[in-house]
Amino acid sequence: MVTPAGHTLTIDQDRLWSDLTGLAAITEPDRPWTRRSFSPRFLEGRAFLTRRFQEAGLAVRLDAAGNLIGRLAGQDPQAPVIMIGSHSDTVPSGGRFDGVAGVLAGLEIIRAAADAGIRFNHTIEIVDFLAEEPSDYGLSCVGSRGMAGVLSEDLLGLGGPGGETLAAAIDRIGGDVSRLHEAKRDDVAAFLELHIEQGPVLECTGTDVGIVTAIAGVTRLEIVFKGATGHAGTVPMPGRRDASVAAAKAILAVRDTAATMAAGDNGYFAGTTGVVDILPGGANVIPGESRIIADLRCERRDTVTAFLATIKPQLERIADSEGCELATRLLSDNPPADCDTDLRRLLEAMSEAMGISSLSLTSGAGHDAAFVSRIAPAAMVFVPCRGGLSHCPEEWSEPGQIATGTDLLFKVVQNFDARNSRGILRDKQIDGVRPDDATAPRHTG
Ligand code: HGY
Ligand code: MN
Ligand code: MN
Repeated sequence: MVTPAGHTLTIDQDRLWSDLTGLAAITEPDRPWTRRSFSPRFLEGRAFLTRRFQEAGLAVRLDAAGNLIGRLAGQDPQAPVIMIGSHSDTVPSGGRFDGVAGVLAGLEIIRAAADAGIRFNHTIEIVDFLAEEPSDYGLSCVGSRGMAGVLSEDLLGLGGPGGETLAAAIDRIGGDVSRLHEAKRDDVAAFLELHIEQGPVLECTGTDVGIVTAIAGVTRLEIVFKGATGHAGTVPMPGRRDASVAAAKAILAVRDTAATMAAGDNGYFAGTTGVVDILPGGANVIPGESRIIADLRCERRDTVTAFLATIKPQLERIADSEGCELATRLLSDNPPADCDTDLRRLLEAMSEAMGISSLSLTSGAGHDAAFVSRIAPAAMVFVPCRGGLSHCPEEWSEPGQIATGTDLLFKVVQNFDARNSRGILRDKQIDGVRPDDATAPRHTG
């Protein structure tokens, strides 16, 4: 098939799109494109993926961190793993492509290789990482943290709905935190993640794919104010200790401080308050407690450090002015992650060999690749999404756009596999990659 951009595909666009549509149909009926991690709907989505993985000849397992892994053994039992993956959970009323495009792109590569009679030297693994989105336990990237060996006891003890801990939730969906150490990997030669850009750059510049240079650091700060609940009608205005007013002032302080950081010479920075809980939540009750979560993104670690040092005294002044107590807690605090330069170079070379346009860009969104990059060389390829919209029902990417990105990954996997069959992670030949090497599929079976 030839895409609208004129690229002749070696993967099956219709088969890939059919899976994207099939998985998208598994959603909370009243909130399109919603499969919250750990929920029954999420588990339905996993059952769908398990069937598709097995139909493609993959050996399927759940690792101890709750990651769904499809494995195709390579011809060389000594060679390390080439891993391709992303996530199938969503934000509430989120996107139908965020995460799933990367998981299904990996599956399509497996099937396209089989169709072409290609047998890889490396073992190939396709991964659906558990809970990449901020879960109801307050943590994101749960499975990829587990694979990176950084899912600490503190994090496992985070509480969620009905008082269930994150550890119990992982066990409930098939992981096994008593064996969590087994989820940590040291046998991955390369990790590749395809993802929609979730921003406007590729669409605005008319570029086929984005090659990610670095993934923004993500820090989430929980801010709790405790005042005094009371009758909305009988308590006089002076002297109220209204926690909702403190929260309102704090939301503005987060926005203004982040805007100042973003405008300075600090690299990419963003601050958002997406969670606002006002308790007890009665229209005629003065809120005695409020909880907000500030989501901070940084390209440079020192900027988020400066933000936290700046916002803390502001929050204390707000608490004093509203007669509230203040408590803050870092729910997560992860530094920016660089993508692997050799893999980026290979992505650039294969894009050129395919005749598709590419540009390099930083990811303001967090991704599982940020954690996997702690245990293996990792790279990401972005495909355009309409209007740069994401984390909303309007999220959309064209079949040809996703297929082009998938085809690029297919070429990269073939090239990397051919040049690194003994797990030589830094094969110098990658620098001198010859396009003809990349496009000619190898028939070894
Ligand atoms: O929040 C993020 O950046 C990602 O979409 N989970
Ligand atoms: Mn997301
Ligand atoms: Mn995502």
